[in-house]
Amino acid sequence: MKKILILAALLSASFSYGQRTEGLDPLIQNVYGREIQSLNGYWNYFADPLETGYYDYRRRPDPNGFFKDKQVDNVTTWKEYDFDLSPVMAVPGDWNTQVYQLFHYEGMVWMRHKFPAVREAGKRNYLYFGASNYLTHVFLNGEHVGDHEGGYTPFNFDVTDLLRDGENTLVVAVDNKRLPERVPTIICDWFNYGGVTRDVMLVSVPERFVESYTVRLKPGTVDTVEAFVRMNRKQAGQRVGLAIPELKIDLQGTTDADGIARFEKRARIGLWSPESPKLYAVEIASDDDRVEDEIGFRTIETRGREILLNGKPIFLRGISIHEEAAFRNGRIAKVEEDRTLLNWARELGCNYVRLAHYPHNEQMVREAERMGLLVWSEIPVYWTILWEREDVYANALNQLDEMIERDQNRCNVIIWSIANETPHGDARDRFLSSLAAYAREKDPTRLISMAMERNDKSPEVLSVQDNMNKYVDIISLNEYVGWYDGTNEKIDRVRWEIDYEKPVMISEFGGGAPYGRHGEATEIWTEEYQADLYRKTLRMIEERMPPVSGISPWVLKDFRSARRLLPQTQDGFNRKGVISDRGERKQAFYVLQDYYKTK
Ligand code: GCB
Repeated sequence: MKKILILAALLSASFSYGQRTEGLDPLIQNVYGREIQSLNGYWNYFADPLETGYYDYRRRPDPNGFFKDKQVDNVTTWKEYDFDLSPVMAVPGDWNTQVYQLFHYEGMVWMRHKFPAVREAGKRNYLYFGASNYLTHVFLNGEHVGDHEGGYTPFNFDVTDLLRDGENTLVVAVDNKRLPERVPTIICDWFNYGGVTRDVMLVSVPERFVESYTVRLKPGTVDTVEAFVRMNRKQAGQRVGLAIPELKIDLQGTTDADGIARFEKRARIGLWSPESPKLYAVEIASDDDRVEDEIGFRTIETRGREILLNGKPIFLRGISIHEEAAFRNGRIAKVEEDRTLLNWARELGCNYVRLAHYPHNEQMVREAERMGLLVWSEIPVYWTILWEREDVYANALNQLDEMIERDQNRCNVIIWSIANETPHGDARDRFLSSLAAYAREKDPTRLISMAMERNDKSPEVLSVQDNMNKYVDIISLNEYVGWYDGTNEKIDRVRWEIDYEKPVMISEFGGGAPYGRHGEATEIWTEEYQADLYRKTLRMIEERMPPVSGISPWVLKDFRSARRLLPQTQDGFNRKGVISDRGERKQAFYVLQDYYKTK
């Protein structure tokens, strides 16, 4: 018996090796504002479905795995992989749309990139990944640097001691298997793009540097800037400066024992809004370091059933967006692809975008901020997560933390969403209410929401009734009357009762139609049906719902999803876009655009 227990312990130890987030250093705020060397480019790769390069034949982590990038020096050296002879793919980029044979591949892929570096005395070097889906093992010059779990948030490692003067070899093993215990879990309605999907860079900072900062309006005021600057060294007495020249702010401070300096100053501040997306140049400096950013100031709060931006009620004219490039339909790899989607949202008349169902790339949020688009940002706690498991919670919490950490200075982000369409139950409530509490404590300046499901009072009295109502600031719901629930005529028959004295938003509604499919408005899958669904739903919102503070119909653009199998209609795409995957506007686009002109 004892033997069996030991064996079980050994087995679980070996299986769990490296399957957790490990070796990470605190995220560097605003990496794009630092001294960086891009490591993007064409990386050698090969797929390893049996994880031969990671585990030995007893499934023990192999200390001489493929990360050693063993060089064959004579004809007697044994090895069964060779990065030099392997093809290349672009980083950032998903492997599914770059390599035809890997279109549906879900598993481990090894990638190697060689780059030159110069070690400088007095500098620290960090390896930064904007995101990599899903589990990433990172190795530099043959040594294990760390691992990261989660496909949509950034992570970085201090590699100063491993970096070499001259050529360096970076090897990553990325694994995008779907597993029940992952976040998101096995079933979801978007494409599981694998790979190093966002920018990779080497960040060079002084030994003592500005690790992170928060610059915002002091809660409860519109005329006071408050800032917290955190140095990497947790030491008192380090000098830090904060300057916002346009506001005539130029302050000096010193850190406390936690390495944090605090600032507060009154000023005549022009507030950021969709109509006037004013950003101020901000400079933060320590004795050895200096970082610049562009930061805006606004307030966001709720009052009864209203959402107030800068103290005034606002209707959020939104659209939901997946981070998938238009026209080529792969994971977004450049800022121009972010802009295409955001410009379409503006053309619709939006002042707000729901970035579903995971944190989008940092440039997407920054571009939205410059354009005056408010943002809902979400973690992929989607559908049926394993609520009972502590490691699953820890993973979701880490993704939430990384999302907030990265975008804490983006004033356009007004909502942190902690989940989408989750099944009711005690375990879920514990899981989600703890996430909500964490988000609130980490960031008391934004609203918390989650996309809830309908829970009707009767067949014709629709409602949302969810225990989580207590923990969120906004009651958001996804509703599909006319699509998954009856046909469009039902939309005209129902009314709504929502009993919570909180703002209500419709985070999704919609229906599918391939662009160019025409027919009667009663014929499903036609543009006419989709447009009719929009017309009727918008009328229902105006006439038969309690006041709604915003909507983000599903969805801006048709997107790939392995769940969407209907030949000649879906062909692997969710067709609920108001714009097709090739950029054609469907009739529903114009219905929504007309509605937004009235709001
Ligand atoms: C939903 C989900 C979204 C799906 C959509 C659909 O409720 O939140 O991820 O893609 O419905 O098209 O079914």
